Amino acid sequence: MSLNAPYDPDNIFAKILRGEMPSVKVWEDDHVLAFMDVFPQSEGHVLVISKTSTAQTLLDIDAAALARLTVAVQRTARAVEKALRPDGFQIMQLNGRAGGQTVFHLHFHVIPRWTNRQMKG
Ligand code: DGP
Repeated sequence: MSLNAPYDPDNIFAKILRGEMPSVKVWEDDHVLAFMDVFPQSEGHVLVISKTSTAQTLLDIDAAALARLTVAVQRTARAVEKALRPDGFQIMQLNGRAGGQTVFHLHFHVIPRWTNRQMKG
């Protein structure tokens, strides 16, 4: 998928947002959904997506929606930190197939990490 390809409304996260695919929701509001990654790189790996923006990548989203999304990423990281007490965490965000992106609805990964646990990702 090139960076400039049109948004595919049948991508998996769009289906999750429409309720056509199940997901384990962490929290949501009118603009943002946080849910568990089905292929977690560590315990507590959460994905955060916009409900209102159909941006595929970081290049496509408008500033207001990006601001809401990044605030939600911080909120999710705080919740993960409180619940699981990791030693650190990673925020990952991939763009385009060549950038490692596999689901073409913009998303941020929140991945807790522990000093003495093997890294999966
Ligand atoms: P990325 O490589 O950045 O596009 O990450 C996509 C992530 O989405 C990857 O970590 C696996 C996750 N994923 C793929 N399909 C599903 C699904 O059906 N449900 C959930 N919850 N996560 C999914």
